[in-house]
Amino acid sequence: MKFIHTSDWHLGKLFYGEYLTDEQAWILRNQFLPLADSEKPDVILLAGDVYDRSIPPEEAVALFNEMIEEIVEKRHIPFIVISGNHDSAERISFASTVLERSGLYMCGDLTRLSPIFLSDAWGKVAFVPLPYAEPGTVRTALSVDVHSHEEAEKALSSHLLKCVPEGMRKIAMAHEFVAGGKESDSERPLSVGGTDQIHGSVFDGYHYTALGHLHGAQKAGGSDLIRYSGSLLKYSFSEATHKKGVIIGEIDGEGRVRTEFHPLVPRKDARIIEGTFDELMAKDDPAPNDFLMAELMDDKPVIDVMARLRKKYPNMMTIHANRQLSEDTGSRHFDFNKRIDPLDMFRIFYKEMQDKEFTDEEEEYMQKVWNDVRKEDL
Ligand SMILES: [Mn+2]
Repeated sequence: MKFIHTSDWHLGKLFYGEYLTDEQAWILRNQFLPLADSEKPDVILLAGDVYDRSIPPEEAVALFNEMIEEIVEKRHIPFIVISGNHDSAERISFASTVLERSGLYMCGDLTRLSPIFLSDAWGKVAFVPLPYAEPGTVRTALSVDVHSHEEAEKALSSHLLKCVPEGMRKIAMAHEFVAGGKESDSERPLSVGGTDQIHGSVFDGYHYTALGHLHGAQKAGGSDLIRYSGSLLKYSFSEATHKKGVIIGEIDGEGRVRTEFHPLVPRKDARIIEGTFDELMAKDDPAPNDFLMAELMDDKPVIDVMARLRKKYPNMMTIHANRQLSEDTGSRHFDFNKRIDPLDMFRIFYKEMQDKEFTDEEEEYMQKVWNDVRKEDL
């Protein structure tokens, strides 16, 4: 049985104030669906964070609806979705008992969970959905005494495995932070205080575990068979060097799983470019429409730098200036308790910014400006 494992779509994500929905639609329509057409998987697994927030924008809901129609209705591929920490479990599992008759399995609410059985030439494979849940939620739903994420995940897994016959091939889907994993800036921590990490051994016994949560594609718990597919797009500049994509896996009759990472190439990449303002403006950039962060190397301030960079790079999202304001890294020399002549204050500011004193000509000019301003005040 062949599967595509994907996760962390974060539909409706805001990236430096811009909705990424158009880019998400582009990559899903032009990269993801064609891949489903060529690979013809028997099932698609989406391991949480369908949306970026619990109440997603309408465009994000419309895009997910389109994907459901493309996958389940047009291509007749069963689609199993679990909720992640960014999703609302309750909203994700809306109408789930009705939808599963069509091959769409929306798993969020713990009280309605059960394994999903799909068949191939060798018999059945059990897919065990473990949506993201706080330990307290698991405690209430299953009436078990669990306090950590690890205890909760174990309890949920063994609760569902009661319905899976001994010896059957089984694949888990989970949205967790498996210890040892590499984080990036676009993941929201699963818990504040306490530990949100679980040990990979929680998934012992599964033939494969399709993970979501960490946005970089990686294996987890030291096992080739516990994997993060990574997010659909780069959702922070800390992911600038990531390769995004999906995992194509195949489980044979013995339960052996073979996996392969398949990259998905976005229409606009997210990159960091480095140089002085003049260098960046002169640079022959192959894709100036990409989402960019500039590491600005100028040692002097550049006036109106964002607007000027955006003329060449319309999707310049943020600028990081490497400039140091003075040797003692930006501290000011004003003593606010002391009455300082405003002109002196400007002299200090000028020195901080330009690292030099007024010229005689500038001194004279500023004296005149200041005197004029005072005259107007009187
Ligand atoms: Mn995520």
